[in-house]
Amino acid sequence: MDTIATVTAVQRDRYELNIGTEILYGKLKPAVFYHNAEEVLFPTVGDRVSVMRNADGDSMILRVLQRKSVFIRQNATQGMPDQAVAANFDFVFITMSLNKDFHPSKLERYLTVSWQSGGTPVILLTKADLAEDREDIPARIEGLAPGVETYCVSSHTGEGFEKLEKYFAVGNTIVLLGSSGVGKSSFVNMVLGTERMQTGGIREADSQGRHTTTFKQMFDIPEKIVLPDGCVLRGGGRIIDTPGMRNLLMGEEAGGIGTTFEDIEKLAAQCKFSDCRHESEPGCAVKRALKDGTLEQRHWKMYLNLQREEAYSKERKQILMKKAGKRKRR
Ligand SMILES: Nc1nc2c(ncn2[C@@H]2O[C@H](COP(=O)(O)OP(=O)(O)OP(=O)(O)O)[C@@H](O)[C@H]2O)c(=O)[nH]1
Ligand SMILES: [Mg+2]
Ligand SMILES: [Zn+2]
Repeated sequence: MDTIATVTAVQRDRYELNIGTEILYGKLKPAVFYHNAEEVLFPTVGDRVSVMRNADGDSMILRVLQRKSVFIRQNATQGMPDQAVAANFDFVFITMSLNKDFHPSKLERYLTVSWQSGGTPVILLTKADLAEDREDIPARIEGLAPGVETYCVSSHTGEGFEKLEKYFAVGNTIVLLGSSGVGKSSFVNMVLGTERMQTGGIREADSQGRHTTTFKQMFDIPEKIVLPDGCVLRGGGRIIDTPGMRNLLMGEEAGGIGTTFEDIEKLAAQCKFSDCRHESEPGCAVKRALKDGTLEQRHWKMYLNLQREEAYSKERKQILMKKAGKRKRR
């Protein structure tokens, strides 16, 4: 008989599985997951899977249950199926450090993939204790991500954590996303109240992170979160730490770009021609706004970039599907 488990960690080809009462280890059933390029079916952290228990060894993962949200990353090996990064989360904490240069385009990219993932984005600005005269960043975010909740925290002092209590509640799963070195694992450690994740330094020369976290892992948040100042928050939910990563793929889900770039879509609706390509057509509201400065060049370029990526992503998926179909028929 099979059992339903939640994947809490993936280390190479071995999966840590929580069945509520105990932790099991599982492996994939050979061949079953390999022919499904139309959907990324390799299980990942957060996935619910059905497993066949094996009394004297690793259990067998039979299948992945329907996901309510997922992040997908392009496989570094060409021709191999893309990889699911995390699944079934409710909130995506887009993590950026207040003491490094703030990159609006990076934020726009994260916002778009977050809206597409099926989770709700929340912006987490870390290292508040190091930030001097960076007060303008929250204001700039307000303009870039209207309606997205933004918080400043310090995982060294505990500052700002009390405002996040509602996200830590039972039934919620948070996934942290952001570049290496921004403080994702430090945040997780503060929430868990122990140094469960190793944290690393930043290379001084280029202020790049060191990729301290190398695999993703899900943790149960304790029922009581005790902050350094003695303040106690209610927890009970779950949190997923991930390695800092690039090449997150644009999803299929429509609406991600439209939500992040609502201002541009509204402008485009005012163009004289409904099929305006915003190139040289007369009566183009986008061109007008770019000219008079009400639409920022950088913001517009990012919109075009992400649209191109989305189209590419769809095309790529179709190619992979065709390939998988051929393999299956052999
Ligand atoms: N001053 C200060 N330093 C912090 C804070 N949060 C993290 N750091 C430091 O920033 C460095 C990187 O933190 P990590 O938590 O390892 O960063 P990460 O995002 O998990 O990085 P990867 O695992 O490489 O993706 C460490 O030296 C931390 O001590 C903070 O709130 N304040
Ligand atoms: Mg880390
Ligand atoms: Zn136009």
